[in-house]
Amino acid sequence: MTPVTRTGDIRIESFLSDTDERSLANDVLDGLTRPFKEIPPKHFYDARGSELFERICELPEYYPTRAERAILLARADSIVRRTGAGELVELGSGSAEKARILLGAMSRAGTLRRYVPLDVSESALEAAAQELVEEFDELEVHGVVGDFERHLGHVPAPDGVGRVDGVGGARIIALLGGTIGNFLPGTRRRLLREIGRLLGPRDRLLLGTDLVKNPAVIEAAYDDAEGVTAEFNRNVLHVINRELGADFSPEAFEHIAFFDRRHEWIEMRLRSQRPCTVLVGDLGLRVDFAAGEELRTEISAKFTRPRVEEDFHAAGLELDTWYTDPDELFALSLAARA
Ligand code: SAH
Ligand code: AVI
Repeated sequence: MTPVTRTGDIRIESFLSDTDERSLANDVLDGLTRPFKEIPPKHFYDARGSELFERICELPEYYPTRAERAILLARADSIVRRTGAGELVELGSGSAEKARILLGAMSRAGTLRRYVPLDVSESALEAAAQELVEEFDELEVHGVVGDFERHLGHVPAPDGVGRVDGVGGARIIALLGGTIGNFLPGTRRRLLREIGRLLGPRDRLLLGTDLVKNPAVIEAAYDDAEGVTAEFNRNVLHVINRELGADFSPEAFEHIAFFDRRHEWIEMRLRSQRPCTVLVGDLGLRVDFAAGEELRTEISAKFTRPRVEEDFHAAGLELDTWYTDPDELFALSLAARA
């Protein structure tokens, strides 16, 4: 049975069970037994990882959040006017700071009805839902605790469909923050295609993408002077220790971030500073690391407009409007089903 909690205007459904939570066990078994070790980035986001990500967003070096926020502040009213949307579905919603700007524009336009955040981080989702219903009287929140690679089918049907006045029928489905860049190109296009299947004729995808720029600027954003990103990176080892009874010594792993010019993405890795053997108790798994061996924990792809358009085309979508900030650091695309 799906656990559902309901208080006032908030309903939250959880599709992550204790046993398959974030499919961490499968990813650890697959990712740590390969010649090139890798763990997907969704496992950063337990409560501590979500808090560290919030701190990253405030760092002077981490420009994407400020740039995307600036675009939203300048364009939210026109995005809402253009779509007529009264419902926002946000995939990987986190603290919902950016949703607040779009919901504010829907409220000003008189269309605001419902916010549907979907995130693997239950703590971040609950806190955001509570804050938003306090801020917007007319708002209903239907939260989905789940993995957008597996649980898109649990996004509720559009609210207001079938109403005679048609109000609130159109939705914006948002994937912000550059999260799409955290997927390898094939998975990225598959995910875009699956998101596209949720779009009705009046719905629009709102996609945030970080743009290609001077690699030094990008590398600084992923290797800040205060070391918050390094802690965020090592947090995945704390998650594996706690959830799977492993014995990683996170401090023995060095944070690495470098821009790969050929692929135009930044990679984060954890480099073992000495040879070590890690036991993953719950899996009965022994993993050897040589001195200097690296574990890839994230890629974060940087885009150009033609690359976004190619990805949309491959996923059965088409670009409707392209918005950037004055320094062209980041872009927001509004897209429809082709
Ligand atoms: N959209 C916010 C947060 C970005 S951080 C912003 O722009 O600031 C990425 C968010 O996506 C985190 O909250 C993380 O918990 C969530 N996330 C990452 N992978 C996910 C997945 N596979 N399914 C659902 N949520 C995911
Ligand atoms: C969530 N995601 C888009 C962030 C990014 O920039 O790729 C995660 C992050 N990793 C390091 N800093 C922030």
